[in-house]
Amino acid sequence: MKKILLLILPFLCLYTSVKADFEFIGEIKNYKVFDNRIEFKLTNAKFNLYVIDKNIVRFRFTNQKDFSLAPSYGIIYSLPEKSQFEVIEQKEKLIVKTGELQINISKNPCRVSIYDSENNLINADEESFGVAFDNDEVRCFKKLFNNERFYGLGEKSDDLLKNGKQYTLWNSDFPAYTSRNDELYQSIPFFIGIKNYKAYGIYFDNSYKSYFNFGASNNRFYWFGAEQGEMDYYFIYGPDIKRVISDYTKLTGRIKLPPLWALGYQQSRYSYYPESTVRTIAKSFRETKFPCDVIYLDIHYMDGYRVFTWNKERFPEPEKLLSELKSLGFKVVTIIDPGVKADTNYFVAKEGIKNDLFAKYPDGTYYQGEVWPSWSFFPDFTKEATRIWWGEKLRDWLKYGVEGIWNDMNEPAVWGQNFPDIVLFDDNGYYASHKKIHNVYGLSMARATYEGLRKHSDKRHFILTRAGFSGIQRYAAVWTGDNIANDEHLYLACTMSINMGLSGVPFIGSDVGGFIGEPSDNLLVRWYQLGAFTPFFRAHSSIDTRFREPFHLSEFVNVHIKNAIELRYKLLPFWYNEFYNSSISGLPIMRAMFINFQNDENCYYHDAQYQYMVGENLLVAPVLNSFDKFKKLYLPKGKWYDIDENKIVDGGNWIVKEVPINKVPLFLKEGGIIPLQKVLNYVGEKTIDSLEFMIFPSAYSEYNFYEDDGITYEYENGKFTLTKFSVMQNSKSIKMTVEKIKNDYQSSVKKYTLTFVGTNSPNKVLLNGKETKNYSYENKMLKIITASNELKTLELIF
Ligand code: MIG
Repeated sequence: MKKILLLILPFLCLYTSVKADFEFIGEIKNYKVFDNRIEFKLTNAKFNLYVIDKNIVRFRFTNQKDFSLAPSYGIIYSLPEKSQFEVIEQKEKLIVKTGELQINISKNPCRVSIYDSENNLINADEESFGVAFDNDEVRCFKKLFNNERFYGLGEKSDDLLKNGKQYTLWNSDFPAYTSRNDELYQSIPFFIGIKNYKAYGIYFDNSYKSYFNFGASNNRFYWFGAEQGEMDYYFIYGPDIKRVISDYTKLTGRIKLPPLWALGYQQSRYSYYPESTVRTIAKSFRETKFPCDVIYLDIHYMDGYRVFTWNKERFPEPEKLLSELKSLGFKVVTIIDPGVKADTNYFVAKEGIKNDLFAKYPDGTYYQGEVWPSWSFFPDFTKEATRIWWGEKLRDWLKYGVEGIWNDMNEPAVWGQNFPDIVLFDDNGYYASHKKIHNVYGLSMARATYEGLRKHSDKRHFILTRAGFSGIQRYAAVWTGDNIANDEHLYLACTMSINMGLSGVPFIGSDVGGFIGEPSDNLLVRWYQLGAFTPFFRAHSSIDTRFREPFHLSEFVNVHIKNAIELRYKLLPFWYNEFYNSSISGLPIMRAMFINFQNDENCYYHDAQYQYMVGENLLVAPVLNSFDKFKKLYLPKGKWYDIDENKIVDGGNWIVKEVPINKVPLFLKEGGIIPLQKVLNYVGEKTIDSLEFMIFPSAYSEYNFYEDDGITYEYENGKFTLTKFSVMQNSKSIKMTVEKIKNDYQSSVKKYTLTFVGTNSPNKVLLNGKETKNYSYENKMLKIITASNELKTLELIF
């Protein structure tokens, strides 16, 4: 036997080397320059290079006859018709200059290398491989530099650093995933490469199952590719990480401002029913004064899991219930799954069939998959008519008083089985199989939901989704799915949320407490403390867990949880401001340390992923397990105000802080300003007539404070107010100026308390140029109360 093998082996090898599976693109045969692009004909492919901006270039390859005409799911930015670039032809290569980048394209073989304006090589195709095809499969091989770091890919449950690993993007319903599992609910084919502290990003605009290999088991290249579709990627140069993320979201979209109440604490459980339970929960929150804004209705409110119906026994009078809840200040979010029960007497199924809105097999029959309602049709959200129809269903649904929509099972999940690849979707008129649509099904459902609610209501509504793709941030908040009530998942809740932010999805959070299993008291407290400092703050737990609403817990747990929630409400103006900032910059709200401190090596260390920045100036270092009594954390260079201990510390070091169960280390960076309000039981309970600003002066800093109604989309018509605080400090004085740079919303705030931290007692205080004695200096804090509309300048003289 061995002998025979030895004999055939050389032939086998010969055979594989002759019939190599991968085909490379070959050489440039000819090219033509257009206003915004260059079109190349290559031996084995077509290649279009689009200059989108000085620092953004799109590379698009296909081995098919032509490029696809179907619109992108991720990209919403329209290509400029004319762009600035220069093409220089040399013997061996073409040089494209964008004003900021120089792209060299060698002719034979066709390979791309990209240089910055100082002629540093930023990114290059692997010389031998470059772009390759293996039948339908597409790949791009890039040179791997040994000092390059990779980040991104959205919802991944491992460390932030992605080097040395391979990932698959395929939306998957994966309850009780661990840090070693790869395919989760969201697919975000965007990553950032950082070399010598300079960053670029690559967005691979392909919705098929895709792969990213950052030098796993080889030291020569990294690669990304997909099972089918085009090798179509956008290269975005920074070198600032912030610019990379901001430009990535210029292409794929940014968050809209959510209703202000959606930043409050949200309470969920699988499931609250019947209606008497919902009432009791709501009343208990108010009686026990745990602030809460939202109650969720999970699948049991429906009639046999039929979407857009109520179970008549459990919820006989939904309008009445919801209006009672409303008067208690609660907003109700209902779950809506995509599967429509295949019951021909059910109105949603009937309408869908009548108007041909469900996904079909190639023989024209409707696909049925098994999920909650048993056999179900799947609305084809890639079809415009379906999206419009779904929007109308939501319009009718809102009439019950529902304020938010929660999309679950939209991977799409069919009891953990495989949705058949052969099923067809409209693909906006271009028709595609499930292979292409799978990863964008959740995105398309979220789009239908967002557009429907937007069209039929002037109010902002809250939308939450489990599945998504690049661009999901345009439509919905995301939570990290079915996690577990254990220490590992508390770490994950932090790192996964940071990772989503790095990947363009700022409105993110985890099931506080852990969905599956029972958290210990300590774990629960620590989870609330993290949750209060994540953009989306919701507790949720599975059907077989004990009731875990804060007032059901022991007093030991209670106090700390209440503190965490109250702190969230005090900081609501601060959070809202960060949401506003993110809506215009696309930057994450909860940020990896290295985003803000790009040149600080410490911020890339493994342990630095267990702390983060909220916006520019607030450092949060939560305890991420149930047992630690100390937290090791890193303070970047500069001065920091330790909020809890009311003292100034010098950064540039890793420090260890004692963290009894009531503590979350919080540090304000010098120059930082934080607006605070009083605690509310829910948003809208009382008019906010006063605010406090905590100010830690530096040589110079600015803070723009945003206000609007928090309810409607009027801010898009300019109905908002921006107040600019500028603070300057020198050895003798601190000077602050306050000006309205936009003033088209009438704020209810009448009074400001200005709290200066880290300053001595002043000799003199001048308010709008006039000396005042109306201030206090206690506990190393200077406090001045002023009428908000009178404040123009403030001078502290030492
Ligand atoms: O098959 O609706 O991730 O949050 O409570 C489980 C019931 C379906 C999964 C979601 C979870 C939700 C649950 N759902």
